[in-house]
Amino acid sequence: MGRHLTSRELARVLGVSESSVKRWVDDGTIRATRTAGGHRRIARADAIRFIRTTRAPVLAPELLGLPDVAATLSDQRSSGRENERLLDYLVAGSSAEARGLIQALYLQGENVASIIDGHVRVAMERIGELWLERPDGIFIEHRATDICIHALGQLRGTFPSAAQGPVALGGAPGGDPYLLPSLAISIVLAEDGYQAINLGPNTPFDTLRRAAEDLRPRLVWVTVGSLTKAEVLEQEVTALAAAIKPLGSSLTVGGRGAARLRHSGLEHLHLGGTMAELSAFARGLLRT
Ligand code: B12
Repeated sequence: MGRHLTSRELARVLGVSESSVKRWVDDGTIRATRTAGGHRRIARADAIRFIRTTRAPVLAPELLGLPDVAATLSDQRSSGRENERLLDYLVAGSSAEARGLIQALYLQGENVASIIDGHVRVAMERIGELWLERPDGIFIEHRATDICIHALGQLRGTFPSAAQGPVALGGAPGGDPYLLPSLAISIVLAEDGYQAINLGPNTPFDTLRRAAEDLRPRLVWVTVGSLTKAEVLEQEVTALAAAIKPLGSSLTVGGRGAARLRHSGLEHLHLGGTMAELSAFARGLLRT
């Protein structure tokens, strides 16, 4: 599908008349451009913004380029059950439904940070306990990670890239295999207006430093999933903080394994526990 919708298409998405859409465009409620012939054209991102702010129901998600939403549309409004639904889909390997649910949550107005803190993390925590209970637990865990990667990648595609935004880059340290946290951070920061460069798991601190020297980011993130020795982690983080300070970059460190740095007295870094905290910090930096 193209990146723009006609008034008629958006009317079908929303289940309203074409004249309503035209009226909303004309009074500025929906952003749109005009073709040479004077026809209204609504960018997909603007249609999604309108749906998110008005909490409008979505009747034809395929016209928005989100066919997977249809898989979960029937009961997407059953509030309070989404955590369990994501867990059910991940355990069953229902990839399209999991992707659709995450898209649906976003269309209903949830921001990326809250989808990850409140849905993905919660479901993955439960999945992390399955290996104790059932022989296929580890296979389910690997598959669930893959499904989440696809879902988050698709979510990333629903809002425009901030080509002019400040750069942020980061990853998980050498030896740390966790894919989801760094990917999640890059999408949260992209939503906040950063050009986010995810160097992914297993990225040595030295590589992060070199990337920072090259790209002079406003923000560097480190997500620590593995339980590295506290002294080693502290040393590496201190060295990175010192190296990027002259570049004008801020450092944020978080994740399960970062909790042990809390009392280290390290300066110039922000120790956060959630994507919501990360997002608040990153948005604060944009204002300074
Ligand atoms: C998937 C998974 C794996 C996969 C990873 C696949 C991959 N390539 O990504 C694999 C199979 C490789 C794996 C391996 C292991 N795992 Co594992 N794994 C998990 C699981 C189920 C999900 C992790 C995940 O991706 N979560 C989703 C992300 C988005 O959430 P999150 O990591 O919690 O991050 C949140 C916050 O921490 C925060 N955050 C994260 N980073 C940052 C950064 C900043 C700057 C900020 C502000 C915030 C922030 O925001 C996120 C969202 O809220 C967890 C379960 C759990 N309870 O976490 C176990 C878990 C972490 N694993 C565990 C274990 C034991 C292991 C192994 C030792 C198993 C083994 N015997 O081999 C190995 C160790 C690997 C290593 N080298 O460290 C244990 C750890 C126990 C402990 N003592 O901490 C857990 C908790 C499972 C359990 N309940 O027993 N694992």
